[in-house]
Amino acid sequence: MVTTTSHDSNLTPIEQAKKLAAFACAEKHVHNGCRLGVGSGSTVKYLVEYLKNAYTSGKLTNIVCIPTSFLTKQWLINAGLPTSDLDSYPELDVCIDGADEVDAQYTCIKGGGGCLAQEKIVQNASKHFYVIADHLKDSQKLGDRYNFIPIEVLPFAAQPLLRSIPAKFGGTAQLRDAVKKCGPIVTDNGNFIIDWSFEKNVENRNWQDVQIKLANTPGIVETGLFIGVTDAVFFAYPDGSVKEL
Ligand code: ABF
Repeated sequence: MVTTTSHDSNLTPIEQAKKLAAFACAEKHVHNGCRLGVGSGSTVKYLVEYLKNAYTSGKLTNIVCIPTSFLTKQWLINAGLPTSDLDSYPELDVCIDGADEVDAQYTCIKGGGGCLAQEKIVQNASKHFYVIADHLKDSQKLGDRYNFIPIEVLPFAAQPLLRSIPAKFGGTAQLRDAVKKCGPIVTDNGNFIIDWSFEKNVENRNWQDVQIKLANTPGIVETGLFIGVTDAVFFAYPDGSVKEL
């Protein structure tokens, strides 16, 4: 399905594309009474804008939003949207989130923003999961456009994992530093992020097999690999078109 909506001239082409993807997805999949998981990242910021407009205008009623990060929670509260948590709403109808890269099988790399563990938990609690992204995330194969897979790890295990992940899976691994180089970033859960730069030219790599082995590795909390869970992807382009896959 391709939709085109009016151009938002005060946005860059990429921001326009992110907004288009978010609006197209929400228009189609967020309805009255929806228990909605809300992802993290700059594309999701436009989802919050859509929800705010629809909720304050009365077009959307009786919804509740479950954030996937502290930052998203603030966005939702500042937008005046009904916000809660998985303790109160352990089963959700829809989760909408961004991604860093999506391949032809809808396998996603997520976690560029460091919220991958909460994102996967909220996705897993939802009946349906939709990804919203600009066209730069649209790849045939993981690694075509994105360089690494974020892995959330317990701080206690970080140094051994920095060695064992490349040794076992190839590539290189590095601890994600805080912007001001004041040490590693700490996630909302108090953990570290290891960015695993995987080897690109591995023929027929079985990502499900990689995911299982990583998940079974002591000290690894969660990976940014989302495999077999995406119901549809909304890619938007600077020309104003949106492709739903
Ligand atoms: C979150 O936002 C992360 O899982 C993903 O890495 C990131 C995408 O950010 P953006 O929408 O800003 O490109 O969904």
